[in-house]
Amino acid sequence: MQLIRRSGKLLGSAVAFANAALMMLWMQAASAAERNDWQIGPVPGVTPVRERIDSFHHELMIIITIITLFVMGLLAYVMIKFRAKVHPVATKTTHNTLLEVVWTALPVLILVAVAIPSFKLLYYEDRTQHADMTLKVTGHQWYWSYEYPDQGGFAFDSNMIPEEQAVKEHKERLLDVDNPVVVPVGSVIRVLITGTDVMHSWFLPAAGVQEYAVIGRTNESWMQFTKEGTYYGECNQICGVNHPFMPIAVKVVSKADFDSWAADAKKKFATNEPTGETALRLAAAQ
Ligand SMILES: [Cu+2]
Repeated sequence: MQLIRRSGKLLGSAVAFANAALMMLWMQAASAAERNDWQIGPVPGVTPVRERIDSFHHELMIIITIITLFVMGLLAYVMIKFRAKVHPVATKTTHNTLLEVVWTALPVLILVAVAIPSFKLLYYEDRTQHADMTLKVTGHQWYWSYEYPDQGGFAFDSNMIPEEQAVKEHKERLLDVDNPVVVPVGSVIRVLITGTDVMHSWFLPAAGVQEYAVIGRTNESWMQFTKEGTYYGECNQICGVNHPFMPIAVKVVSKADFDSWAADAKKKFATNEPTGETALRLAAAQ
């Protein structure tokens, strides 16, 4: 009995230690300003959605650790207690109603406990009620195009810059683009995502957004950046031969910088025809 109590205590401290270690690894990754060599966690988050994703991840990590250590403990217990040397005649027990009910009901309860915050988070990141502006994203083989319906409806394509140019200009290889998305810090941005050919997926880890770009369908998400900077993402739905070469670059700037960029962009991209909903909206306004 004492052995069991002692091993229980040991198990408890092992759980606490494993959790603390995992948390520290995650925090270390999350506090780093950029991507680092040997980084384990994802890039740091800069939106409320990503913050909630991170804390949900921490909760799951604790639950997973406890379950894993519990199962390992049970295994170790039966392996030691019922080993052939001290237990030469195997028991013929086949059923135990109470145990069977418990090991069916308990996992169900755990799944329900995980599903509640999971669905809450899904609905939270699904859409926003009060958007300050809209960014429309369209996936193509193999680049992204963006439209700004609230800033006059200009539109532009965003292509990856060639590798040699990126190296020469000290830009991010395979991540920097000719025309990055520019958005203001602090504003609530509704993101509408669609596609023109095959399925793509607009994935921006720092914002916690990962949304399919599907032809004939408009998916929605939202972002509210808390920090200025440049954030990178990639298409993460296998979409053809150049799938790894359609990166996403988002520049988050101050409201004033955004306004002056939008004024310039409106002139620069004036010859680009807006499409889809933006075109309809502009036609209706005239
Ligand atoms: Cu793609």
